[in-house]
Amino acid sequence: MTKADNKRIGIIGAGPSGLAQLRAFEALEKAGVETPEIVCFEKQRHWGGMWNYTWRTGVGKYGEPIHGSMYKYLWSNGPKECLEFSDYSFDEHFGKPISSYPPRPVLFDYIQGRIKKSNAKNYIRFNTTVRWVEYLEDKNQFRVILDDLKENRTYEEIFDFLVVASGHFSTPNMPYFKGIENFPGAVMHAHDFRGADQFKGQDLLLIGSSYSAEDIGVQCYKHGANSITLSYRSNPIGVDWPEGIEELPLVTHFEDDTAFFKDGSSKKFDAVVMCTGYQHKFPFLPDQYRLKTKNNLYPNDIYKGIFFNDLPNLIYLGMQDQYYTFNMFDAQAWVARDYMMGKFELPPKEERTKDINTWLDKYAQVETANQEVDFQTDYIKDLLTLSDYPDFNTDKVANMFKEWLQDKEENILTYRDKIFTSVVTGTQAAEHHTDWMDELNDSKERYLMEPEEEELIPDPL
Ligand code: FAD
Ligand code: NA7
Repeated sequence: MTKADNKRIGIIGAGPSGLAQLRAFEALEKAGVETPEIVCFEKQRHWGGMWNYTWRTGVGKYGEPIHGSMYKYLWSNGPKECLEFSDYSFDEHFGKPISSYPPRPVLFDYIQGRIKKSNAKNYIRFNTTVRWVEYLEDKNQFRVILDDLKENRTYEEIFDFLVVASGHFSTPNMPYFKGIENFPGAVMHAHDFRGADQFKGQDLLLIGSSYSAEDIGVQCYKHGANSITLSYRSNPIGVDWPEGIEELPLVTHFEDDTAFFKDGSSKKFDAVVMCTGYQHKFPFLPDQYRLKTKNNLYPNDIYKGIFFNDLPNLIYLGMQDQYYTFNMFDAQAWVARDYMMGKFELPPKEERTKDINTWLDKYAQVETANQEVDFQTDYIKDLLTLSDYPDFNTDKVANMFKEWLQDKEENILTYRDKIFTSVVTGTQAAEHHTDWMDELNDSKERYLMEPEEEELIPDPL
């Protein structure tokens, strides 16, 4: 396929997944291959998706639902060595070893570093929301309705392939608990949490027992909340919590500021944060083309975790629950690129369905977190056989994930002080100049200071 074929590719979202797609095409261009016309639509004014922090909640400047769920003082919740781009190392970006668990601004900087070296910006239309998509069956094309938010103008464009890279940690899953309507304090979803400051000295209830509950709980503990109570539906996180954090079974109901729990206990709270996960939501897609799934490691209906089985020119990136993140989006984007370039054809639908079912059967056998890591590692290995994305040692990465799980279990407050070795460069991470529990400042400037500059570092206390 060449530009002369007039093929057009539309990408929805300029987060890590959408940027991975742009980078994949750029790698071809650099190798002298002619690529199709690409337009990436991003409803925010800047790239980076979740990593582009916003103080806003609710709706944005132009009345669009706020995408961002990230918050202040967020530090990587897994080792950076497990997400490193295999074509752009941390060494290349920072020019020196850094620690294994950098804060959000540092990872954002890393994501931007790779993309700034390209001409990707030319392909992105910022402040543009994809409002609706129609599949034109007779032409095998997509009609995409767009809103230019700044100009308040609606227009349409036609594409041959459509890449959905709109993320799935943005639309809250917000359950109801009897009596919560009379709770006098703040009630919010993790999506609207913007940092621990407002909860200093408070007794905080977090409902949920996954990443958000764990991370927001530990952050609020670190930044001075009086007490943290985590309430689980299925399983507790189950680590050895420090005094001040406890886990209780699910809330049954509220009476004013008191929550009652399944084990018969009750407690007064100042605020409630629902850490109850997110919905895969594609309001711009017609019913039959929407990916309908819970947050899991192998959503149904997408072949190789990418191609919508009923309409493979509709491509989804990053829709899985995530141990692997940036490198998984890359591996997917490279495969998607080669399909769009006509480098390979997909097998017939029956074979694709069989392949999906084989993965689903395998996933049904998975019981432990370590097995989840192995499952996603096998998925990545499969992807890596399908394109020329630079290979990386997935077995070593899997081992790092398992160590990380173990470290968290051993001490949820200190696991971020551990260091790992890059599978891309072989570089061992540096120790951060300050223990994570004592580090209240997450700025890039402070993070990148050398230990000997310690006296220049403002005392966080
Ligand atoms: P997103 O980053 O969500 O980007 C999607 C983009 O699509 C956004 O820019 C959005 O504005 C745009 N978009 C959506 N709809 C439209 C539309 N209709 N029109 C135009 N544009 C649209 N991962 C890690 O590796 N480490 C971590 O420590 C980590 N912490 C996390 C903490 C939180 C609170 C959350 C929510 C996620 C965290 N993640 C973490 C996972 C994170 O989601 C991924 O790292 C990554 O951001 C996913 O990239 P994405 O491009 O698929 O989606
Ligand atoms: P997850 O990982 O999807 O977890 C959602 C959690 O919410 C999980 O513990 C669920 O419990 C719980 N949940 C969902 N519905 C309810 C109801 N109705 N009542 C009680 N508890 C409920 O989402 P997270 O926000 O933690 O993490 C998402 C990403 O953000 C992640 O990738 C991180 O990197 C950051 P269950 O176990 O299903 O019973």
